[in-house]
Amino acid sequence: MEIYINGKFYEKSQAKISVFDHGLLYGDGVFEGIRSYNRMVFKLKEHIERLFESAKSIMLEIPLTQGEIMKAVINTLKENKLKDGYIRLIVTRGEGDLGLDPRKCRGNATVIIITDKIALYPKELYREGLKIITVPTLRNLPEALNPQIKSLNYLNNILAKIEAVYAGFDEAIMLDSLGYVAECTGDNIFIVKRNHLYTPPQCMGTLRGITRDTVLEIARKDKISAHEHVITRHEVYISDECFLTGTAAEIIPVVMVDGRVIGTGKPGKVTLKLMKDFKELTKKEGTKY
Ligand code: PXG
Repeated sequence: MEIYINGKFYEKSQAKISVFDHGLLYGDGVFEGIRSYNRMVFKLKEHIERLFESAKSIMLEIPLTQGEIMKAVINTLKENKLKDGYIRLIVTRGEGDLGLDPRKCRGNATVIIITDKIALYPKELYREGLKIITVPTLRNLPEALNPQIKSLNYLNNILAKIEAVYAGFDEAIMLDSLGYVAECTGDNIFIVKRNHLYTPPQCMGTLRGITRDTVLEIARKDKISAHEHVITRHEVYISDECFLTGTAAEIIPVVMVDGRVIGTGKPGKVTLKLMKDFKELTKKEGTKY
């Protein structure tokens, strides 16, 4: 496995960065998780744009242009001869000293690209649906650390994941500080009620997921009316259908939330239609390599 670090490729065992890197010391950096299907990178431009927006927000200067980063992603996939891959693109503040001050890292930003085979969720989960719970850990307050910034500091999500796993579940719904549904630990959430699609708006402390945007785009094409709207737990419990979206999970149905059966207890027809259309889109759209 060849890993890209600042313009050079290293074998996995040789791919190393400094212990003084502020990405390690403070989670000071940004990242993206991207996927390629059949030698096409899905929504590459959108991911790179989000990476640059995250970086701008934390005043991290990426030492490459958007075009150069896209090329580096493609070259890393080619170098690893990956047809279907999962790409982890990371930009850290770089090497500094033991103080928080990012000025000490000036000019040292580290760009890392790891490409690997995608570890898919078991197929039966897509047929049968996930059972999930809400957890006590709230999603970060947008006023404190905006979830729009896809930073290397993922402890908020990891704490929620720990709570879900401890209770015997794979994924968790995280609420905002007012108790409204924000998102899951690594996925966005949607519900369907009377053929209308709902997902929380960004201002609820929800990452603007690229898969989420793609689902909204597909819904528009399919004439399914979609709304970015505040969602309560009650509305999730009484929904007809529920599903999660993310680059790794794609679209995955949810059939139970906090012990309440969702709809019929099986993946619903709107969910199945969106899953089918999403799959088709990944087959025909993307940056070729
Ligand atoms: N919300 C959060 C908090 C995320 O981290 C998504 C939603 C979905 O966004 P996209 O753009 O992928 O549709 C994410 C991204 C993992 C893992 O290992 C998942 C993400 C990031 C890093 C790791 O499950 N999801």
